[in-house]
Formats: sequence, structure tokens, C-alpha cells
Amino acid sequence: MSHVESEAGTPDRWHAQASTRDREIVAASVIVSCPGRNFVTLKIQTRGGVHGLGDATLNGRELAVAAYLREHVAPNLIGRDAGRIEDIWQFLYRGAYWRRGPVTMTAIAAVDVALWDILGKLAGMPLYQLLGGRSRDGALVYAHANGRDISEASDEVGKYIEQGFLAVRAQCGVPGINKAYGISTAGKPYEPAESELPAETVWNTPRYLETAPKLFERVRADHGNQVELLHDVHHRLTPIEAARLARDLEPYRLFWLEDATPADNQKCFELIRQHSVTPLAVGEVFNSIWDCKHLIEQQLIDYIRTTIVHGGGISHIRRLADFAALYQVRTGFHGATDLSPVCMGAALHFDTWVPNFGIQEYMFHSELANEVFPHDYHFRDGRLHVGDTPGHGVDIDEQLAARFPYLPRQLPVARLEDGAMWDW
Ligand code: KDG
Ligand code: MG
Repeated sequence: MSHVESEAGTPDRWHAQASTRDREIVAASVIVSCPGRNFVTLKIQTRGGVHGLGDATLNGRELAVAAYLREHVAPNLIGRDAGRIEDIWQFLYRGAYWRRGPVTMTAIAAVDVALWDILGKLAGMPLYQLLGGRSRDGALVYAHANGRDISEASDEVGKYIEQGFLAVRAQCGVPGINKAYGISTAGKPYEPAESELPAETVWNTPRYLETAPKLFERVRADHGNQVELLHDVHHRLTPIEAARLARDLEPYRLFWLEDATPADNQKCFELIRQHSVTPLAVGEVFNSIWDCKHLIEQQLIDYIRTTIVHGGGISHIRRLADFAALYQVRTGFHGATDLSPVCMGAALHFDTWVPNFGIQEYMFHSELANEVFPHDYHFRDGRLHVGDTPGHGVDIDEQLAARFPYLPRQLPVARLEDGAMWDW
């Protein structure tokens, strides 16, 4: 029952107790725009004139989340007390019969982050302060280096080291594979969702397994042992292949090997662990603590990548991080360009606070995206630093956003050389 209905005649005891007039939610609007790429943003407004923003972008499925928010979530928010963040989270998660899943959890995350943003503004405090204050001065970040071949990728790693990065992810083209994951086309920054319908890519595991160790051998030879190196397999290997790669990469001391095999069956990671001490990261496609419970409890991973926008917001990711801390698993949040600056702002406040922080992914947003979403975080000496603006410190220029309408875009798919579908 919405507050509007209860005002109209059916007194709602719980609402009446909790609402203060100024904190009452009077509007929840969904802004879909494409400043270079699609972003979905939820804006919640209170009667007192304070607004909060939440990112609701799910790459290639943007309109599904926008519709879920507009049709099923926003009408439930009107009239509620914006200060009841936990209760609203529980209402949207526990109160819903159809729970979990990326669309639902992204929508809940958008609401949750917008409410934490409002709380920060009402308290006059940056978000990290509300969470418990600083644990560190800045969040260690990693950049994305990629090249059509090993030599180009290694040169790219060098460019990021020159810019002050202390950690770099390296990906390179694989001979015989037309479009390897993570490689940009024609000098443009890497962006996977390039076409209206999914592009078809062809995958070859033996060639990849031959190339990846050579890439890291070369990068270590060119740039030494100081820089932290990361690599993303993007779910392409079976568990035993992943175990072999993790073992082959041991001499190059990776910071992490990411998504080495799909984690739908969490026990699969046991096989990798039995064979290698290369640290493992997983979870950018997860949306709940239940997706990684076994991985964490059994200490099958070292870093959890599930981030705020796809994992139910700050309220749920905080629980996940606390649970992970019990097993010395650290955070390594997803931070690709398909997560808007609103998510990045919230994630950085979280990173600034969370005790078991590991690293934060940082792909640069375009100039245009940065203009549409003015923010106060900045890069210095290998780390991202948040400012002290109340809330998460990211806003939206709605007039500018309106000039860039939604463009249909989907992520690619992968097939094996015999035409069978594979994991992308
Ligand atoms: O939307 C999908 C991208 O965010 C993903 O492909 C990027 O794997 C990715 C990463 O590690 O950033
Ligand atoms: Mg990834």
C-alpha cells in the first residue's frame, strides 16, 4: 500500500510513525540517456527538496531495468520516508515474491544508492563518513591495457605506468581469433556493446592458453616486478583449463586472474584451487551474497567483484563485504565504463571505508559522460580519491542528458569454431 493511498483514507500505522514531512519521497524518475553509451539513472526527490541519484545501468538490458523501476518500484516509493533505507530495501527484496536476478537487484541498488545519497545530503556528510569513516586515503585502482598483439599490449602497460598507475590489467589479441575479449577496435577505447544485435565472435581455447602466459612473460620482462598485473579470462575456460592457466601464470605473480571459469556451479573453483596459488577474482555478474556464499566460505577466491549497482546497493554489498572479511576475501569492484559515474562515486566511498578493500577497477568514462555526470572524485598517484561533498558526490545534468537519447546496443556472443555457443 502506498502512502498516497494511506493519506487518502486508510491510515498506515507504520508509515505514520516513520515519516517526517521533509523526508517524504515525492518523486522517483528514471532517466535513460546515451552520452557515448547508455546509462540508466534513478532520481529520487523528497518533499524537502533534496534529491538522490542511483545508477541502474545493466549493459545491453537497460530498458528492462528502466521498466522494472518505472512500473513496479517507483509507485511503491511515493510517500515513504527516504530515511528508512533498510526497510525500503527489505520491502523491495524480502517483500517481493520474485526476488534476486540482475534486473531486480540493479533496480533495488539504484533505490538504495539514491537513498544513501539523500541521507548524506541531509546529514551534510560524505557517504564514506556515514559508513564509518575513512580506512584509507585513496582507493588503489587498476587500468585496462590492451593490444592487438603481445608487443602492443606491453607498450600499453608501459603507458599506464608512466601515468602513475600501480596496477594494470593486460589483455591481448590471440592469433586466429577474430575478436578476442577486451581488445579495442581502430584505436577507440574498448567497448563491448558495439552493435544493435549481438556481434558473433569465435573462440579457440588452445590458442588462447598458448598466448596468455607469453603475454605476461613479456610484460614482466619489459616492466619489471613492481607493477601489479591483472588478467580477465571472461568465463571462457572449463575448470581444468582454468587450473592449467592459473598454474602457467604463477611465475608472473598476478594480482589476480579474473572469471577463469563460469561460477554458476561454485564448486568448480575447487579444481582451480587444488592446482594453483594464483589469486582468483570473480563476481562481476553476481547480484547476491548467495551467488558467492560457497566460494567465500570455502576460500576458493581471493577477491569478490560484485559491485554496488548490480548487487542490491550499498546495503547488500556491505553485508557481502563483511561476510567476505571473515574469510580474508577482499573487495575488487567491477568498474567498467558501463557502470555510470554514479556507481563509481558510490563504489569509491565504499572503497574508502571498507576494511577488507583490495582494489577498484577504473576504466575512464568519456569526456561527455563526465560532463553529464559531474563528480568530485579524482585520480592521483595510482589511486582514486573521493571529495567531501555530502552524499556520493555525483550529480546529473538532466538537460545535457536529454540531448543523447537511448541507442539499442547489446553485448557480443561467442561461438566455438564448429559453431556451438560458448560463454562470452
Ligand atoms: O558489461 C560487461 C562488461 O562490464 C564486462 O565485459 C567488463 O569483464 C569486464 C571487466 O572486467 O571490466
Ligand atoms: Mg571482468
